[in-house]
Amino acid sequence: MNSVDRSHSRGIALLITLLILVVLVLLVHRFAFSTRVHLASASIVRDAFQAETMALSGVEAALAVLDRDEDEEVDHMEEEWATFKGSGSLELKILPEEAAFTVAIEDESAKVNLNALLKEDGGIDPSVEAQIRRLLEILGLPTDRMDALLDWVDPDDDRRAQGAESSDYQALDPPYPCRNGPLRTLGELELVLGWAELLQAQTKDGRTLAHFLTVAPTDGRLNLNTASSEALQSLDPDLNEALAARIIALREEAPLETPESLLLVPGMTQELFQRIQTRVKVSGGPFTIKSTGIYRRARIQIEAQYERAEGEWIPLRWREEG
Ligand SMILES: [Ca+2]
Ligand SMILES: [Ca+2]
Repeated sequence: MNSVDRSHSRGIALLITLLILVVLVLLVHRFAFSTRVHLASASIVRDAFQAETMALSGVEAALAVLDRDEDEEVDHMEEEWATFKGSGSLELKILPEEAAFTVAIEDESAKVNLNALLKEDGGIDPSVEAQIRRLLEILGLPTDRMDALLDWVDPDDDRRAQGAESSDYQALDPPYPCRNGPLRTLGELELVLGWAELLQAQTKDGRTLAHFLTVAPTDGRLNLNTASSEALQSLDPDLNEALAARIIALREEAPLETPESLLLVPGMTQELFQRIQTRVKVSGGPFTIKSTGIYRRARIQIEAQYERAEGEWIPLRWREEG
């Protein structure tokens, strides 16, 4: 073999070695990249799992707090359940490895029950209809969508003047049937003609209509010790903002022990009390636990509703989002 041949084959060997190196480098790079992708997705799954564990801990902690409520006859805003916030605050900066849960417990009897509209015979209860109209007015919202709500829950298919029944909803894209029965969730209100817009609207202090409404199986009576000023005012045209403020001032001094305690409120007349006494009470329930679990950047929200029954807490509803 002459020197030209030798250097030629050395050149080929060098080229092959280089090619192998390039392939190896590419392989290693690709492997490292896919490993990084797998590690990253594994950490997202791990963070979500940890956040869910925290949210579940929040529900358990809230149930323990509710369980410590000794007075079932009176439920008010100074009780532990009403002030319980959980292990952390969403406003606090969450440290990289910090896990936390924030909890709020809401009394559904503090809200106006939409399903109280339906009487047992399928008719509409005019006092509840008037109450919901008043609530909308107090919140500065239009009342012209009431007909659509009444048509949504009433069993028949006769359209009211400003209402909507199955034929109207079937004409939508996509079509869906009218419920013609009680609402199953508050979110279902979005399906009722014109109500999605009402649900988006905010009050002066940034609250939405959903804050004042419930479809939980309450008995329809408002808890005087937890209801908002707006919910109290919705009870009767004569129960104005000033009177609602005096009810709240009285219950802040000491929780109301019976509906009759209302008669101690300056400005509360016998006539007004008689009109509203069967629609108010001083105990609460069901209670909704809103728990948010946080781990690193992952957040999982659980909404769980419980009813108190002879010292036990019976689950009614469970919703998880993340
Ligand atoms: Ca209590
Ligand atoms: Ca109907």
